[in-house]
Amino acid sequence: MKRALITGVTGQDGSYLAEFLLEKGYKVYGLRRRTSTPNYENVQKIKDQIEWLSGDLTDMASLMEAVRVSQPDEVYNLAAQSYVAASWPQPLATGHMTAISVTNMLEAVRLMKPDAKYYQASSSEMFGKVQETPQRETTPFYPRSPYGVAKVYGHWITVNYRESFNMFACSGILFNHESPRRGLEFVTRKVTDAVARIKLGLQTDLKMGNLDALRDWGFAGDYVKAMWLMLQQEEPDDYVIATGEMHSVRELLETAFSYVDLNYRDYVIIDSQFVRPAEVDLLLGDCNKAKERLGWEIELSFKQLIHMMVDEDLRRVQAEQKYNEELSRVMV
Ligand code: NDP
Ligand code: GDR
Repeated sequence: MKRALITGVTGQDGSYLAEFLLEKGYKVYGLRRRTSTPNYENVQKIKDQIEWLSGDLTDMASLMEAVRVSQPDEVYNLAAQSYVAASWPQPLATGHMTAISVTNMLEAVRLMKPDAKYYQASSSEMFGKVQETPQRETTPFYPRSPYGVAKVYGHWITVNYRESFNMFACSGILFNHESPRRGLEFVTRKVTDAVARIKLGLQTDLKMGNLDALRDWGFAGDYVKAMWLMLQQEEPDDYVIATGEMHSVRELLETAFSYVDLNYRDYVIIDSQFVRPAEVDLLLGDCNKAKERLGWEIELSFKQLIHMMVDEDLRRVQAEQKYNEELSRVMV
């Protein structure tokens, strides 16, 4: 039985990856940090199948202990401060969690289980200001946020450990990927949640930032397969993972609202608090290397993805509404 250690297992990607590996027969160890209110929403279905280890990215001793206990064949380092907008008000915390912590994790692996295969969650945010379109593995980086800068560090330290210590370390440069498990502050989920609430009469408007930004949005469930495929190759390498299709935030609004017969123009208000100090105008990935070498393909299109997210938010919001109504009846 293969053993995998996942950091960030309670997040969007970690939960899909854990499900995928469990289905493949892996023993899955999940690192969870101490929080005052633990959140297992994404891993509800598989919570009892995960071997839980306590640790924090910023505490190298806890990472060493996690690697020592789990003795993993594969390590997936997905944990990070992952919200770009939060990286301006919290640049140092982002630097600790998203940059330096990668060295913590690599050191823990190097010292405790150097033959483990290692996956680093790198990001298309590293490309930042447009240098080349579409963006591929060789496109120069020009990050535009403290988050993007931190991810560039994480990417290069991974490459450096591969070259310095001959570790099997891969960096996946993943473009935006979404799902019903996406955090509510990210733009796709913010929109699909609002569509559900507006449709059900629980919300009247939606405050948004830059509607002109262009993103290459895919489905998280497809993307975690690419992470696994990278670690099944003979040689470690870095890969861009993307759909190769780009849409604006405005198109996202149009797709989500029109699905429930609403016009986004009747509800959307531009609010400067959601406009970033520096924007990444355009992200479009060229994932031919992953297609050719990993045999990786996407299964869900942009439209299917957004419709699925709206459906899921409608179901969830409706269930919450029903629960609240029943509760208020009981309380009377
Ligand atoms: P999420 O924000 O959904 O999940 C982040 C995870 O990291 C959570 O499990 C969180 O735990 C954990 N975490 C945060 N800080 C710490 C810490 N100090 N110690 C231990 N765990 C911590 O992110 P995603 O699943 O969307 O993304 C996964 C990774 O991929 C991230 O590194 C992200 O930056 C990167 N990425 C994501 C892309 C995307 O489009 N989704 C694209 C490219 C890269 P908790 O539940 O306690 O908060
Ligand atoms: P991003 O994702 O910054 O690309 O990072 P996000 O969904 O937050 O923003 C995408 C684009 O939408 C624009 N936008 C808004 N964004 C948010 N969140 N809220 C709004 O109201 C809003 N209005 C417009 C943004 O300006 C931006 O251009 C995600 C994260 O998952 C990172 O961790 C990951 O590395 C990258 O994707 C690839």
